[in-house]
Amino acid sequence: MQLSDGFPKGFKYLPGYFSSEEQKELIDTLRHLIKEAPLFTPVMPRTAKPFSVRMSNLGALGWVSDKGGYRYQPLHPESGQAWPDIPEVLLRLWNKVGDCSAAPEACLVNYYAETAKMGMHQDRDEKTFEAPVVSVSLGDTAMFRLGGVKRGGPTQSLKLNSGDVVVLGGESRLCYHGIDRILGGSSSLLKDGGRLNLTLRRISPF
Ligand code: MD3
Ligand code: FE
Repeated sequence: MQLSDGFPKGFKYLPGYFSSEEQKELIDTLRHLIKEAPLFTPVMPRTAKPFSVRMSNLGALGWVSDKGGYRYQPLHPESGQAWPDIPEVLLRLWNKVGDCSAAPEACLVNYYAETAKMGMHQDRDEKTFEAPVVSVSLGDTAMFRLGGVKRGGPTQSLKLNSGDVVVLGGESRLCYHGIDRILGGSSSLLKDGGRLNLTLRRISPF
């Protein structure tokens, strides 16, 4: 079944939140931060199958996946260095749209080449679900799929364009979701194409 409207409670879609000028500044900032904390290729627990999405993190904690499992950790898995700080512009975004009294502890940076995708999953590795996840899309448009809190129920699709912000709070926080595909060539923001997605997260209860 395909729903065309009606989002879960706590789901906020803010299309075009960042202007193209702001997007360029954000990409400039991220380019420097990704030099400090290079993108790595996570692998699935047990099978070690590589993700098609490459990742890095900002903040006190970063999400990683390797043969041992999924977890948040304070150090980059390859360099052994602490993750860079979350830039002010993203802390400001969280304060404006997150409706949360506690600061974010992690910003997962996902890079999708044109052929990358992310299967349907829930975000459940955090120790609190009280805080929302705040997502920023930059670069090529993604076909995003949002389901319900149970696997296999009805889903709806939404295009996430460069500059869009999505807030996943309340009942939407534990909804299944994934990225079906990237629309290659839809944006010229990233020199080599593809898409960056940033997700601001709170890990610890507050
Ligand atoms: C809905 N990222 O990093 S962002 C992820 O575009 C992830 O890279 C996707 O799923 C991406 O875990 C989707 C939008 C998003 C993020 C978290 C959610 C949607 C969500 C948590 C619950 C429900
Ligand atoms: Fe997710």
